Amino acid sequence: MKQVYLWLIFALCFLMINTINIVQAQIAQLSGKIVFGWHDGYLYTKPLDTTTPPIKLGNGVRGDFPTWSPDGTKIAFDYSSDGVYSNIYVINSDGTNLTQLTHNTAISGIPKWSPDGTHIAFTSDRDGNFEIYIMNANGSAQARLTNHASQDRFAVWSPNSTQLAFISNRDGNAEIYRINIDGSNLQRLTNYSGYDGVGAWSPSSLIAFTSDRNPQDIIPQIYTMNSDGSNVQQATQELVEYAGWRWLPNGNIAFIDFLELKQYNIQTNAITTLASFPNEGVGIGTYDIFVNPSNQSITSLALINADTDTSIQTLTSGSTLNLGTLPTRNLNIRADTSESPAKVVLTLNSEIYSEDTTAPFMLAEQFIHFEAGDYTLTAIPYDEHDVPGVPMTMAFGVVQRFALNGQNCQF
Ligand SMILES: [Ca+2]
Ligand SMILES: [Ca+2]
Repeated sequence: MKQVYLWLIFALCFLMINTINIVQAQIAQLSGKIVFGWHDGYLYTKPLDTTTPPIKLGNGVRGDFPTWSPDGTKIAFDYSSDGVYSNIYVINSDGTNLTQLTHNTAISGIPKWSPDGTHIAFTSDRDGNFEIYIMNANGSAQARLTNHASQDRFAVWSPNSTQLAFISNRDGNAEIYRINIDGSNLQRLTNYSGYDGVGAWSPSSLIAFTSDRNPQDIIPQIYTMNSDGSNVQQATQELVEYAGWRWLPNGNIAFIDFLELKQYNIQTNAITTLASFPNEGVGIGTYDIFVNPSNQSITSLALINADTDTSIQTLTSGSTLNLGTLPTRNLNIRADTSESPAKVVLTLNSEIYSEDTTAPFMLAEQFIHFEAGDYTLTAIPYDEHDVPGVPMTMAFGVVQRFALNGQNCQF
């Protein structure tokens, strides 16, 4: 089955070599770049567009399984100089400052840079069989997290950089497990007799993975589950190849399908092409995607008199609003922005309250009647590619006090 699958891929790749030039490439919806290890053994980078050709990293650096640092300035990857053992290296994205991080006569590979930039997780058999390891991003403090006679591989990071999900066959077949980066709290997340392989852990704590659990699918498809393994949902129906996947800031899943970068919309199930890839040969690479953060930011949050559409005051963190002394109960909050975001999402006490697509960006369409209590307001700007910018969060209290016969009365 596996052989048939691989031959199918190679055959289709041959077909695509002749057709890739006439594939109707769509405009990239995101700004960023891709690094990939190609079949010729070299690392390449390429902007997230349909026209700019890939260039060899550093005029010819050999490697595989590249991973971006979260700020996009560096790339970690593995490389085998002898075809037997491999080690992990890091290089600046402009091809300078190549540095070797591991120095073992063993296989150390598949590095994954933590979202906070401080650590790199990887797989190694330096202690006898494949285990999950982490190290500081400069290669120091290399530590083994798993210790089991079976194969433990392919770690991916939780969004808060405190946990890893990985694949192990310790219970008889490939399942997904979760572990804290101090080695504690090992938990099994999947329980299915077939293949389950981890893909990416989203900022909203969904884990995307592949599985062949649906007998109608001839190859594994993408599924999602909560980070505790609950609520498993099948995401895709007909993928042929999916490498280098990553959750995008817009909440969708990006992945490589043959020679194209595609986006799976988790809400609509639509799959769209973001960029096409080199057409110079046949092969399946290893990829990582970097998306440029948005320049948008929230500069201030203003309390608005909804009767007059005028500003009462700028909200400051920890402030208390007294309904007894404000000029009106009909209030609103306006998010002021640095640029012109496509929308601002306003969240009140962790619930999305509004998504405003036109300035001024208001919490309520007309007004809001605050009750006495504690509130946390977050405003997140998004650019035209649905990439979030720098949010602002403000905690404030609302009270209702009236001066009555010289006494303060609170309701
Ligand atoms: Ca092991
Ligand atoms: Ca399984």
